[in-house]
Amino acid sequence: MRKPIIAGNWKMFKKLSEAVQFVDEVKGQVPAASKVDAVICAPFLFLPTLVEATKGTDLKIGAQNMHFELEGAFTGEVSPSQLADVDVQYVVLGHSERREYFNETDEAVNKKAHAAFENGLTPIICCGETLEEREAGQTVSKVSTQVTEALKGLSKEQVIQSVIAYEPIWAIGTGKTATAEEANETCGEIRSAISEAFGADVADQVRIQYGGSVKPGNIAELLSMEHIDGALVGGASLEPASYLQLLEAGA
Ligand code: G2H
Repeated sequence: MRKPIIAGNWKMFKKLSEAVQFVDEVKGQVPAASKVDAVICAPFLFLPTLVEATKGTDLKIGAQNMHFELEGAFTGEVSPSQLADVDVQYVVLGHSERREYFNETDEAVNKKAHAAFENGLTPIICCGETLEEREAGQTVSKVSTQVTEALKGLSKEQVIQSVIAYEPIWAIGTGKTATAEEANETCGEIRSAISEAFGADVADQVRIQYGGSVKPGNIAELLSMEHIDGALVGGASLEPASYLQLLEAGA
């Protein structure tokens, strides 16, 4: 009942020409949007070109961040209305790399989530615990707080449309994946936190992705779990063949 969503997070990789080559290669082979939502979240600089290159296809384009203000004196930032203006559809919010290196807080993620909906963008809201927090038994409280703070004040309908990405920090780019059971357990806890805050009817419909060293070899098992509805994929989304395999697993 929850359609899988597979999103590539290219982070700060590729040149524009390589990005265009990638989408030209994959766009005709993307499984139907009725089966899986296929997204690529690319650097800002590539977005208008990639949106143009994928028009009329089932490949959708997202940003990896944005400011929450619509405009203003914020040197170096990009606004939600600017993303919407070039027909970007998704935006990743609160990725652990942004939380760690750019001081993105739960409060900022919440403002950005509101701004995303006000501008017709679908937020992919990230959460995840460090290894230290996991070992101290704080995983559930950490991710539940991140998610409920991020969603605070949104309508039920907006929460249903949001995508949550659970990415244990210790599994990001390290080659270490949480086991499917570990990932599913935490995604289930996130669903419970959403249920408590917004109701079971809402929680049942929200899509929760797993992220952290997802690759063609482990995605099927992850997606077979009850609470995992997709994946946010870094490294393995950079090559067309690998990205297409990930989409096929979701379709
Ligand atoms: C986690 C993930 C994508 P990777 O950051 O968001 O990256 O798949 O390379 O671990």
